[in-house]
Amino acid sequence: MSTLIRSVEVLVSSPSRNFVTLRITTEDGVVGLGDATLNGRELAVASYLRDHLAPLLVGRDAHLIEDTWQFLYRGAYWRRGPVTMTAIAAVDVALWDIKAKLANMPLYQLLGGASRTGALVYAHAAGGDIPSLFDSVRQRLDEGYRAIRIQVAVPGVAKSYGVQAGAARGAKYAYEPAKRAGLSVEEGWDSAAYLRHLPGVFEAVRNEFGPDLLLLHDVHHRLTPIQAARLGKSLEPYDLFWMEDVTPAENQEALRLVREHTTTPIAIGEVFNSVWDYRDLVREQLIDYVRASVVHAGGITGLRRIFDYAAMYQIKSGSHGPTDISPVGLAAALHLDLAIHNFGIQEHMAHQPLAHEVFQTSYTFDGGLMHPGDEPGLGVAYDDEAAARFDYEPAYLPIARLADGTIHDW
Ligand code: CS2
Ligand code: MG
Repeated sequence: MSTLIRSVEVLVSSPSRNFVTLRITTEDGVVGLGDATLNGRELAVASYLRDHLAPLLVGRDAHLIEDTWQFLYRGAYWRRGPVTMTAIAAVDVALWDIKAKLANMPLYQLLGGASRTGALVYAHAAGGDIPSLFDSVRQRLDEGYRAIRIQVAVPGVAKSYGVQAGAARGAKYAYEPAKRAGLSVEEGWDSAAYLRHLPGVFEAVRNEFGPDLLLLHDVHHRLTPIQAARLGKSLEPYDLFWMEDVTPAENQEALRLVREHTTTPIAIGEVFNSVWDYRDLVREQLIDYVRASVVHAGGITGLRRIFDYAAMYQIKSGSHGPTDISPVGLAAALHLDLAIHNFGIQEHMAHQPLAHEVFQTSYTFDGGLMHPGDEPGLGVAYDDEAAARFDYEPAYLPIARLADGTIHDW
């Protein structure tokens, strides 16, 4: 029996949006999948994998997960960065998929077995105004979600983050920030208007839906530390599960100032890609949730390092799971969510039906919890024939500008 790697294929397809998938096959024909999707920069990772990693992997033993991770991380000399870490993640997840298939077990068993019956997930709700926001929340409650992220349009700002532009009242929420276009769409931003508006929105939501519903909010890196501190304070009466990415992520010290002023829990990290990005945040207990993804933080191996480090300080996981994480990436996250002790919550933005024509999944949703299923490996299969129908189309994330034209953090 040979577990040597025979082929490494980079599969790019666009069933409703772009996905990059890595497929590693052993000499004996065991197949592992990894998600290598980096939203708006997909082909950079595809090239990194195809041109630089694939030649290094063919002939290696697929069982050597940790050694391969270190080989690709240390062996590149150039460390970290989203392109590199997404590529390493795809290899890592594909190798875990293979190992679990060889063991004839669902991946979560190899990660230590289930620590819970399912992973609590949060869905998105949004609206241009309060009535449409309430409709959106009700839809999510009807679907069975127990935790809901709330985003609203900001008065005077055209096209706010997280709100589906032009959606009719009652339309199913299908916000997708990456737009298929040759250039980035331009959105607006006004922090002062946002800070004035948001507390009233949360007050209305709490009054309408009561104290038990878990409420989250994404600030999407837009505030200065003192603005973020003020936001956290003003939201305290509405008991948020977390406020996410309140300041741009590069400056870990910014969170110290926020922390000094508010008890609203803080989650951060969807653009982080290594445990080093969390070093001070965790050690100084400046956050409550580490919110990176399997796909962008070095795979199961990379993210588990982050979660284990966070566990020492009672900080929980909050896996990033938007639609740009493919079904392969979501499945990998769910296996990890089920196994780790310090699980907090998993984001769930359901994929469009077209995506499921390419990716056949075995994860399930029931009563607000998701489960990765009990197929050997990740439990995801890739349909090449279906994928061939959906060619890659360039797509970009938006940018944000202030009223005077200055580029702001999107
Ligand atoms: C967001 C994402 O899901 C989230 O929390 O911040 O929609 C994010 O904008 C995209 O993943 C960017 O690719
Ligand atoms: Mg976010």
